[in-house]
Amino acid sequence: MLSKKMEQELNEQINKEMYSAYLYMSMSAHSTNTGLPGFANWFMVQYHEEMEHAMKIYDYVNDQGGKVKLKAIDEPLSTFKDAMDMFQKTLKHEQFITKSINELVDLAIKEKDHATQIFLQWFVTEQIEEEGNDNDIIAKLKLAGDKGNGLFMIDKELGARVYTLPAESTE
Ligand code: OFO
Repeated sequence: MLSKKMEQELNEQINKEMYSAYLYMSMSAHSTNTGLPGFANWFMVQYHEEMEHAMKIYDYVNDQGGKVKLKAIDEPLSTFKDAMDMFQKTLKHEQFITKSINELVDLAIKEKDHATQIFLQWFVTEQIEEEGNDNDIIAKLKLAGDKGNGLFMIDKELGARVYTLPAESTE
């Protein structure tokens, strides 16, 4: 069973994950629009992953007998300076999400809500991977440059990312 406060904060997190999906969908559209199909693919895979995160929390709130309450999703940015700008904004956003997950864990500990603590561990681990991926791509963009041949090579690499639907998905 969830406390009212925990239910409210998990609903907020659903909204943040949906916003993440929306932001990366917008970056995917911008990438397509600026001739970067590999980046467009990478961000579209990220969009699907974020929807999966939102659905995980949605299912958890329901499983715990809580009430899911969906809120309006903010309009994401739609123009970006270049590929580096997109990934710097992505990293910054993921750092914000990591902070938000950590605050949820803090609340679960404070409330002695062991089920939610265990549930959130998956997200704690996932955020390490999310920030790591962004840092790697930023490093590559710095090394290879974010224009010309270097950008072309990175675009090709990001085009190979594939989204795998989780077995238990309800999407
Ligand atoms: Fe859901 O991890 Fe990104 O935002």
